Amino acid sequence: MRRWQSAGLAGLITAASAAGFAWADQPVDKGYSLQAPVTEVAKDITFFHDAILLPIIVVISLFVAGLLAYCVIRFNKQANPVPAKFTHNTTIEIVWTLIPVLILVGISAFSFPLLYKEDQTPAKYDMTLKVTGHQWYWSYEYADAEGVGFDANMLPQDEAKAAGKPYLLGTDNAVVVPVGKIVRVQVTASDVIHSWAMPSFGVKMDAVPGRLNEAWFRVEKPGLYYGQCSEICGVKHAYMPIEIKAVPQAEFDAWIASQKSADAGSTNPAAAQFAATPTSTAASAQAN
Ligand SMILES: [Cu+2]
Repeated sequence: MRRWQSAGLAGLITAASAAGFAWADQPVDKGYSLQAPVTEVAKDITFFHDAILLPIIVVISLFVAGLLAYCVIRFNKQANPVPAKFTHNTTIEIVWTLIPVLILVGISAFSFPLLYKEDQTPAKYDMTLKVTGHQWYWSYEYADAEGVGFDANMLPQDEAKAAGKPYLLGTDNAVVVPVGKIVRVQVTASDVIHSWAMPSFGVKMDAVPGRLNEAWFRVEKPGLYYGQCSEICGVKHAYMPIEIKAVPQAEFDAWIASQKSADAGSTNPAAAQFAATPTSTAASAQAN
């Protein structure tokens, strides 16, 4: 465990010195819209929200508010002292049933394809990242690189400041992924339900104990991305952020190699947690 933490600190210093990162996305003060999308799915989600849902919601809200204002002005006691006594109007009842149905069908023409796109990992994915939620941190395993894995804990305020990372979002070990590659994410939890959410990627997947959920992403832009646990999981729910560093493939390969050599001969804590007797690397590798 110690080894992992110190390896993380070293990485953190490297990250801080290489702070000239072209791109980073995270929540901002007074922000009210979606974070900038960096995957195709997130772009589709943003389009769906901004170009489809928002205009429909605005038109409906204006229409209902106008109708309400009209009724208040036209049919108040002074303007309309003798109210009409009728109760039903077949035409208007058909209209106010049919129009909402048509609106929902129109929305579904966009939402269903998007839902399937999010759900279906492309058959040819490039790597698998296994994510496990714990109270209150995340652990990661690189399924294609034996023994590579780590815990990611939130940085305390002073360490986050020193590392130039946003407090409450920065972690000691960033998850490194290659840009332009399809990453299959397997999500589970060891204790209670968590949710692994990365707004810029358009990914939010529940982490359920005893269940392996799947999500995927392909990051189009190198950078640092931040997310948070998005399922209330206990008292420190707000303190288990997710930090992802998307880098070119060559840099990713070098990072994997450095992780392997740093870990040579020691037990990988993330992999070991599923092993019955986590006494050696071999035992944990076998259990996986
Ligand atoms: Cu959680």
